[in-house]
Amino acid sequence: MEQTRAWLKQARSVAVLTGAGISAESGVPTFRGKQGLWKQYRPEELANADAFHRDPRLVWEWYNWRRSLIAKAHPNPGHYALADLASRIPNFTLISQNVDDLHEQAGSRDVLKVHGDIWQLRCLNCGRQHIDPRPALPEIPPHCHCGGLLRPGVVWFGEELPRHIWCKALQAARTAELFLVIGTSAVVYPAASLVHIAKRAGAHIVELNITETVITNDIDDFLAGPCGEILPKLIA
Ligand code: BV8
Ligand code: ZN
Repeated sequence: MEQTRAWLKQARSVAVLTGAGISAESGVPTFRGKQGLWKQYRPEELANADAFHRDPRLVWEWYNWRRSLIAKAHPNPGHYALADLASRIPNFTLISQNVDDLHEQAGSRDVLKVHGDIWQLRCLNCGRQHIDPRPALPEIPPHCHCGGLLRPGVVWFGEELPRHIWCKALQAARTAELFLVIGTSAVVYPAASLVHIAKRAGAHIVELNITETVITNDIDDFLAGPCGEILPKLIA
């Protein structure tokens, strides 16, 4: 903790990659955690375009369930600590794999949402996209004014990450002196590759998690514990 605090004091450019673990203490289930996922499906079986084309209602039921949960969730001290940290570091970039808006609610700005946004809908027919903040959509699957089917504005498995956002995330990983990897199992690519890119570019890598992960051996410091407790202490 002390070493990471010392790095934070003198770092001019910091990049942070967060995953579902930072929203866990807000009551948003993680993907690969122990608590059962919705019904008997695994995320990889639902978060993909084929599942959606096969059964849009089933996939929308899953997203409606998650929207309702996220709508009830509030940012936790971990989200607020990162928003606070951003105001003290000259070059600070927050990259998140999460599709919830808890970082934004806690005051983080310009969050690079590499896997999209659960509140966004996109029309398969005319491509129009808009934010619909209603926790659960009344009619599923929802349709666009043009009659087209609407899908969640998230990145599914097998889909490309938003190019513009991904380029900015790469740039941040390449120029960071300090790279914090927080609450992610680091198994999803290409997001997880940001850690290796930052390391190759010479960044000091700190991982914050309640358990070790597949990248723990490759990083410099491991802070064990829940984000909601560790992050406020780190920036105090
Ligand atoms: C692409 C959005 C190609 C939707 C998501 C084989 C090998 C390697 C890669 C692949 C492969 N087969 C396929 C691939 C590629 C695939 C992939 O990586 N698969 C993995 C599963 C093997 N990737 C893709 O398909 C990507 N696209 O490659 O396209 C392409 C390229 C060019 C052109 C065209 C096509 C797209 C990936 C994005 C998928 N979308 N989500 C939605 O949310 O519904 S991924 C999903 O997993 C979420 O976004 C989530 O954020 C992400 C990562 O999960 P985590 O955030 O890490 O959450 P997890 O539950 O896993 O872990 C939580 C962690 O928190 C744990 O470590 C836990 O210990 C910790 N924790 C818990 N509580 C706390 C805590 N830590 C601290 N405090 C706590 N309190
Ligand atoms: Zn449309």
